[in-house]
Amino acid sequence: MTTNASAPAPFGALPTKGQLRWHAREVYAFLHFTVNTFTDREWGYGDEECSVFNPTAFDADQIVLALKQGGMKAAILTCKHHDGFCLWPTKTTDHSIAHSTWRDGKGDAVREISEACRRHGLEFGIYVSPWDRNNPHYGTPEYVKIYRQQLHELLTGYGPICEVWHDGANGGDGFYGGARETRSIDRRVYYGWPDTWAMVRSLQPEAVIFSDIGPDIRWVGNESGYANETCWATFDPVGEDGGVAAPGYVRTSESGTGTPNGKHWLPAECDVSIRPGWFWHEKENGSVKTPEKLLDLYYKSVGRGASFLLNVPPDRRGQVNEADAASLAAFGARLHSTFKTNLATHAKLTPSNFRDNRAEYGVAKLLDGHLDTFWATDDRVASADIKIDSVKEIHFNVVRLKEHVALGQRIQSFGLDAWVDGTWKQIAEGTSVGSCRLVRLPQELKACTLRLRINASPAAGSIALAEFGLYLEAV
Ligand code: FUL
Repeated sequence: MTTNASAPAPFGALPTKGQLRWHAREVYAFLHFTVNTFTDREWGYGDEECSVFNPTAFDADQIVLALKQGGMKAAILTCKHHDGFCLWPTKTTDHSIAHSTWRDGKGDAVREISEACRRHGLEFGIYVSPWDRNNPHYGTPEYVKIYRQQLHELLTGYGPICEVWHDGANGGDGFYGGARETRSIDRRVYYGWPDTWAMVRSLQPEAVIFSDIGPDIRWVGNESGYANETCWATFDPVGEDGGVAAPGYVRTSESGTGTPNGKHWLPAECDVSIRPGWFWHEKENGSVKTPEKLLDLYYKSVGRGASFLLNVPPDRRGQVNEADAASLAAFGARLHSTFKTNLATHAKLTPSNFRDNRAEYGVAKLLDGHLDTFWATDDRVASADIKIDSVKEIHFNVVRLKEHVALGQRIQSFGLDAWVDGTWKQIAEGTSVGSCRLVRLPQELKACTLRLRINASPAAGSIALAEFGLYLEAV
């Protein structure tokens, strides 16, 4: 029998290569920075003078290095927020950095941040608000062309882009070139998203596209930084009226859990700010989330198969504020020290079943640190367990499972038992797994004998688990 003939069949919706790369990214940053930083607002009206944008000591390296300390793998910059001010010298409007006094109008914040990201090994992504409260053409077909042109400039002028972020705040009141009125658009059709996304694909095929409904990454449905306890990478979005969904027009009550065994691979991204607001406000310097809170959100986002998009807004100097940098650094250090050593590596693993009894699908693959190798069961074996025996007691308080999602998401539930006083005692349990599932135990545990129980969807026909790990989070 050849290797291929023996591999488990793919199950259900599958991730693209770009989505697999995105899953591996796990934690990355948002940078909310624009005129609002200087006007102390969250949503600029669009009538701000360009001259208000004037960071006193802009330092892209300081910003990116602070993110790197926090373990961030990428940064997504608000190149244009709802107020319409462009942080790069766009040809599409005068409402940009080129008309500010910063660097005598010669500056380009998108260039400086993207280059600093590359210097320090982070990927770079762009947020470009579809809603534009400055542009006189907003609401007409002319504006949609302008929006695409803006994306075109960003997608062609700044090297590789890892993610393109479209928010769902669409239409409302604004300056609109002096009209000062309310403009509403039909969120389902106005932007012509399929054409815009086709352009993104052709210019940056490696980028993933985020919106309420993807097409690659979905919004999790809250701005608090967590996914639901059960969270599927598959999601079949439904419009507010039960019909076709669009960005800003989706039943978000279903976004946190996704659709079990749904038709589309559309994993969730959990966005949240390190501060109460998305932009920097002096009065919030004392309300920066603690490293403990950030860790809690990491477990509730990445640990539920989603990603953690943490906003760290630069201040009026154009730097990450000291309080935010300190919290990020402590969070990054905790993550690194917790996950650097898999304490199960030296244990002996004995599975109730492994595919064709071939080492290629054996349990050693669970401990090799590679997502493309995996333990698999025979067809029609959707429930199995693995006994874990260690000569030395394993001292741990975190459990990690990763499915081999290149072949789909299959696991519906799992449990971990410890052999205590002559009997099995359940110490952890969970539902969906997907790209990553983390369980934090309420207390540290020491055990020589454990048992992992897995139940996949019977329709999936087999189990394909890539990694199993036990860790000790120093508290
Ligand atoms: C929302 C915006 O309205 C907020 O200002 C922020 O940018 C958040 C990430 O997305 O749609």
